[in-house]
Amino acid sequence: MSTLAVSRSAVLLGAATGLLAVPWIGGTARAQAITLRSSDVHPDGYPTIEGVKAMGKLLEERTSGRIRIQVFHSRQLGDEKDSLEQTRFGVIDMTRVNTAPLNNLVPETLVAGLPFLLRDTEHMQRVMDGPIGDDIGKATLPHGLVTLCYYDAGARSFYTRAKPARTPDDLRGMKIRVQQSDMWVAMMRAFGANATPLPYGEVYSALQTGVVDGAENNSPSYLTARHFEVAKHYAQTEHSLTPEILAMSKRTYDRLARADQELARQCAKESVPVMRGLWVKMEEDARRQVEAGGAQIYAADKEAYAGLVQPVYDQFVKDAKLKALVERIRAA
Ligand code: GTR
Repeated sequence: MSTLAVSRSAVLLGAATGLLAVPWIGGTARAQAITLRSSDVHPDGYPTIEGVKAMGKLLEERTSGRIRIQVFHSRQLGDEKDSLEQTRFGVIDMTRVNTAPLNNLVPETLVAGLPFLLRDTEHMQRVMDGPIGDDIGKATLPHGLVTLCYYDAGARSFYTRAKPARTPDDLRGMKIRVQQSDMWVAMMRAFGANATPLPYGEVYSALQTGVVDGAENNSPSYLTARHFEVAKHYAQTEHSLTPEILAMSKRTYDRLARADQELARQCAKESVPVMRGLWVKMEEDARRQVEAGGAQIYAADKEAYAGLVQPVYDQFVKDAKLKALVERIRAA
């Protein structure tokens, strides 16, 4: 239970017993002291974790310690789909996830992951930091999630056990782990592969035991989840630049004072450049480290992959709302 929830029950208890209207924390009365619990699948030190910590530091400074964030890393609060559910229902206050596990619930989020739509990091940042990102973010609200900001996740590429997936011909028929999103399943089908949706925490052993032939991710995840140990061929297909999203439970958000809501948004926004600075460095380091660990990095035929993706757009970008978003992204 979050401290916010504890505080609330103290208030409710106080109201019920008529004894006390201010929560007692650590023996002293501190009105509305709040610790927000935030979830992440990555290990401590990963740029997304440090981003949320930076947000917490700013919040703490600007509220003289009244609002803090406690980041639970390494899936301590569950894999992304679970933590999203718990955040929607206010059991967890915040979660940092990829946009992919939101796709089935909030279709607007899938446009951010569409293959070869976001062209490069600069384009991705322009799109997600501006009105398009705002509109995608607003779409999470009816589902109990307040989108605070987006973080970088680089480009995702295929890594495989037996041989590199430099071309769609190499990839054909392989079983590839994807995130739990129907759009991602369709993307693999379009590339000629068979998708196996799995939570992040299960990918290492699926690769190790041969349940899947490969997976796809950015190089920092390839390194920190140690997937490079069990799937050594990394082909730079860069088929999607699907970004990360930091969301707060609407239930938590609604309990914050108006000024605190604004402050939380502002501090999240200011954490983005911190995260991005760390990300750039980590991408460089990751490449070196996986190669030192025995993985091989290959160039890939991106054009051949890009030529296969139309069925994904046909299936998922049907309604006018999503079509408009895709057009705006193309034009950005
Ligand atoms: C990482 C991303 C995680 C998660 C993971 C995955 O790049 O940061 O949020 O989406 O990929 O593939 O499950």
